[in-house]
Amino acid sequence: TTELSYAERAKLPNVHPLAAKLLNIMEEKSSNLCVSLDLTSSEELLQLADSLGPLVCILKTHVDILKDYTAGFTQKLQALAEKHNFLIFEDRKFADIGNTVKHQYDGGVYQISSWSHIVNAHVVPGPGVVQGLGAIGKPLGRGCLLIAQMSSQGSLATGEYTQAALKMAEDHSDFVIGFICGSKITKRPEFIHMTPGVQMKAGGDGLGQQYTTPEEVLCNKGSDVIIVGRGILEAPDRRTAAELYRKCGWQAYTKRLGQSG
Ligand code: UP6
Repeated sequence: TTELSYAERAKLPNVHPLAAKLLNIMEEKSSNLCVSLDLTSSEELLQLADSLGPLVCILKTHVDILKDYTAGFTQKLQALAEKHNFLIFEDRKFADIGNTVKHQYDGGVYQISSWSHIVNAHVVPGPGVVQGLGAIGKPLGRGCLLIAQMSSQGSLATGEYTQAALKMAEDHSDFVIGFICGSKITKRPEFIHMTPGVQMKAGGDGLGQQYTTPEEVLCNKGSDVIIVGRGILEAPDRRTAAELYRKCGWQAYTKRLGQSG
């Protein structure tokens, strides 16, 4: 079977509009790189977003680790997302009953739904978590990723749990656009697979994180997007490192397409 390109998948009749937008960005920018800017200074994050913006399809945040968050930060980040044509993904990992996650998504200090195109959720609460988030996110055209697997050592998100995440996604495909996972979990091409725990060298961080290479993730495991944090943040030149991940990621993807033909 011939595998569909990102651009072809964007045109599928049942693809979520936000997934289509992402797939088109990936094709246009030749990038399947999501950079994870796990920084504690807003200014540093914004400067790096401006510098790496042209190289990435998604910029992932953990807004609650910023020591100096203001509403102005998210306004500036949105402007940079427009300028460089990337999506914002707040890695909030919602994991509560529907009514609570609704408030956590929409309200509080961060008002995540107002600025983040993509959020994610654990499936441990059952479908209510997706329904609660969807009540806020669907009218805004937002999308959600379900955490089907985790990169950390000893993760309990395996086997039947992963299959349950897939089922939940299929049941809520008007809001769920894909998965956080280590490898492709469904052949349905409208879902996007995103994989964290990526560095140029396999290994770990001493706190349970486990790393796989871009080539392995995209070519052999069949995922669509690599999520890279410290592989870029701890490099001597962050822009050069990001460009290397972009290039490696794109080469691995084109190799996979070639193999499928
Ligand atoms: N992340 C993982 N593994 C998961 C889910 N999410 O590492 O299963 C997130 C982390 C971090 C990023 O919260 O923001 O992806 C990985 O960062 P790193 O590349 O610096 O390890």
